[in-house]
Amino acid sequence: MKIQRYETGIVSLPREEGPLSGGMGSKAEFITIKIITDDGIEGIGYSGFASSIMVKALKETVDALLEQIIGEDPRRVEHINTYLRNLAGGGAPAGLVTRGVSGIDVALWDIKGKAASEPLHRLLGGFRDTVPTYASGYLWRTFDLNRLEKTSKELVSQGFKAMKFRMGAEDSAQKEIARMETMRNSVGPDITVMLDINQGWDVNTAISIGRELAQYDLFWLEDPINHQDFEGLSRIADALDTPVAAGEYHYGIEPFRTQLERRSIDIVMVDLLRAGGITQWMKAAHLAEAYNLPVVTHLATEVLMHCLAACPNGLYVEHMPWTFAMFNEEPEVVGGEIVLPQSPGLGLSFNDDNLKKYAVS
Ligand code: SMN
Ligand code: MG
Repeated sequence: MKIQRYETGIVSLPREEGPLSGGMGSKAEFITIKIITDDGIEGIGYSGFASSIMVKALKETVDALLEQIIGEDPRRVEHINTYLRNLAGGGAPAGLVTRGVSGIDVALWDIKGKAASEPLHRLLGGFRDTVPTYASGYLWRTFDLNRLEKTSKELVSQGFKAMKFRMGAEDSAQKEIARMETMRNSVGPDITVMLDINQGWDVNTAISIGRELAQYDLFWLEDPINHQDFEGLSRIADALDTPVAAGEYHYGIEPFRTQLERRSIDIVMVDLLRAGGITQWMKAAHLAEAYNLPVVTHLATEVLMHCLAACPNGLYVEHMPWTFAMFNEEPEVVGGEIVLPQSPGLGLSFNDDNLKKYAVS
């Protein structure tokens, strides 16, 4: 089997919550990737979750990388992943190159699954067929207390058993804690609540506010400080009863080694496009298992649900809807768990109408 050709495009999908920090405008932009083999199997994937100003450069990167693997056997995913990262010059895994390689890696795994007539979660390990999920794309830092209350109640009525909200932008500890109080009062005692700071605090703030939050039964405190401050994270994790989650900002798998060796965190979060695709995501997850720690996913719900379902230490899949309009299928949530598809590969197909409707030329 050989890679014969590829198709890529840019889509700009609307996001109802409006502009967010970190170069995230009011749209979510992605590079769609289709890889076609000489025996007619098509694998799909996407790259993205980069700042919107980088999207055109990301497409150029993806195209240049795909050009290098025409004629290769797509089932040699490990070989192609390593080859492409090396081609990009010293310094990878990092930046657009890794995001590009990661999207390609997903499409190759889709082909591998289809060629083997196996759903990806089975091919990757097959630990279980449903995975716990939490609603993530709805409770933003920019929301006031009224909107937090209204939206979190809506998520409960939709059937979510767990959800994540954000803080880290208030000008006093009292205002930060009021957000947590609002969340707990509005969802009641039985809903699991996670909190993301996106690196917005320092060590002392994280410890002092973190101690106050424990009384509201917080399930995890995510990225309280800069992701590269491994010692700072260790101090926070030691001081708090609430588990500390981090890892989404790391490129490649090596930083996870440092993070785990130094016991910086309690819950290991791995991003698909920064880690290096499914190939590298699974390695980080297995590394966490060796340290007796749970792994959780970051973004890319419809891809990473397969990876998490393959891992005995998989804890939660992040339910983030930004990508769903690209596909005909949407992750099915029943009783707070995602039910994995049983069709070969990712179990996904591109929604061609939407790709046309939201295309960027
Ligand atoms: C996050 C990161 C990137 C885009 C949206 C949200 C956040 C998360 O850190 O963990 O969901
Ligand atoms: Mg996060």
